[in-house]
Amino acid sequence: MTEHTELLNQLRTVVGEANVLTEGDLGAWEWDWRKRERGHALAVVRPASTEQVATVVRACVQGGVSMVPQGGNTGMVVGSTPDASGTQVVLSLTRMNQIRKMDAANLTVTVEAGCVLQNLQEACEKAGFLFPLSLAAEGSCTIGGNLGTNAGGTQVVRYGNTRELCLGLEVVTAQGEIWSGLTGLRKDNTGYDLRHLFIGSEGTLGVITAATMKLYPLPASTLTTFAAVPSLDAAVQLLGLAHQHLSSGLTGFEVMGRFALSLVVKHFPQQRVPFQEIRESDAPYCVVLENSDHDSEAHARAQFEKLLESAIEAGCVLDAVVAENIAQARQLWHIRESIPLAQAQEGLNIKHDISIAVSRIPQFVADMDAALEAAFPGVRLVNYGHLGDGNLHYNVQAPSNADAEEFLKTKEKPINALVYASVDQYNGSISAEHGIGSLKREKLQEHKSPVALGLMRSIKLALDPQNLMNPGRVIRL
Ligand code: FAD
Ligand code: 2HG
Ligand code: ZN
Repeated sequence: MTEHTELLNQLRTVVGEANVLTEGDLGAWEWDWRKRERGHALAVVRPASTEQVATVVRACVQGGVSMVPQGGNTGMVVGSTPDASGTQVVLSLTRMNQIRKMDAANLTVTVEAGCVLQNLQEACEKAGFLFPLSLAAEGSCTIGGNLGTNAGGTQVVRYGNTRELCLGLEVVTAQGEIWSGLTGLRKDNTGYDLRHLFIGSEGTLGVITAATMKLYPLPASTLTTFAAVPSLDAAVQLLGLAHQHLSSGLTGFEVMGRFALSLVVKHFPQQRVPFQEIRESDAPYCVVLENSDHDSEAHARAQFEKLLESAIEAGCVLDAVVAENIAQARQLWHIRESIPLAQAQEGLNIKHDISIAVSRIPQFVADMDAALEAAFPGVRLVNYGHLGDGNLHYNVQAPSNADAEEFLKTKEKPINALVYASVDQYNGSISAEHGIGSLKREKLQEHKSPVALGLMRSIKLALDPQNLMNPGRVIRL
């Protein structure tokens, strides 16, 4: 009998023996996606209903055992895996994967937290609607995890982050009570808007069990272009023209440095990356740009042509390919979405998901590239991201002849210090997308004001006074 035997037996009665995992290889729940750390869970518990989640939480609270909510475990900041103590319960939501209700007139869908994003997108499309949240991890990340991290992705320029897509939540509190806020209302000023506390809280305040999300009409046509641009300044100029020409039709604007693209060429040679023949010095960046049109394909193409004409005239596009059909559009997007996977294949790396005013990004990158190359000769900069939102993945790969693990051990701190100091100077954010988790918790202390940190601590302690919900993540108490 271990000190937790009684709790584990209790949990088995709640969710069934098969859904309390304690033995065998628990790596899928214990390793983070980036393979930065492996934790050790007391158990992985897989409830199938909100009531079961609530009962599990109450049992854990009674036993003084802390919990780590987990969805698809695709998070980037070591926030969804247990610590090394072997005393935490991983609360996996993946069995709660039902779409509860599609309300066509209200343009909403109510869905359980463990539903895989791609399944939700496909179900909405089948019903004739667009659920616009889109990211490369959509085949395995869950809507609960998207809400937990306030995920961004590639459609933010038009539809906003996950927060903007959410109208209501159902949450199991840190005490095991159920708060049902699935009203689907677009206007409601009855006091504090609780949903916004839980969105982006990374499992530290409670467990999201379901959500009511916004739907949009499906566009009549979606066109994608892949363009080679002569500089990052030119990419920003192209973004301005795209806003002007396409207005709300602009649904995606991503930038990719040529080194980032070369990793896709290297690790996924079956993909055909355009413009390999153009010298990097002539076109150091490429852009993926998407236009969604509610009129017709002909209208979308005509708009695109005008945009590209003025862009070429202004000298901000060197060359461009426009996808002829949906399959080609998917291929072009696939190139962009393969960069994180290609980077992972290249080896352990340092990630930065920073945001800065779009207008200042070229200067930031020029300054930072020079500073890093001077301080860490041979360092490889994997620079890409959601330029339309001012959100850059300013990632750093070890020099090609270096031991990546050793590089991370010795250089991650000084590199982060340089990058984040510059982000501060530019009034930017050290995390625009992936959140804080464990990896950036100490950095948050340095980059957020004492007043903001104090308010965050007060919220955490008010909602989770025993500090049992994903303790040690986001905020240091
Ligand atoms: P998990 O990784 O399981 O959890 C993430 C956090 O949310 C943890 O802190 C966890 O405790 C908490 N959490 C999970 N479920 C719940 C719940 N039900 N209630 C409360 N808290 C919960 N992110 C972006 O923002 N934009 C991108 O473009 C993007 N692209 C990616 C591409 C790749 C290839 C990969 C691997 C990741 C990418 N990510 C991106 C990061 C990641 O996919 C997102 O953060 C995603 O939202 C996490 O969802 P998940 O279900 O995997 O959550
Ligand atoms: C993306 O935009 C994701 O592809 C992942 O946010 C970014 O791997 C990264 O650094
Ligand atoms: Zn991203």
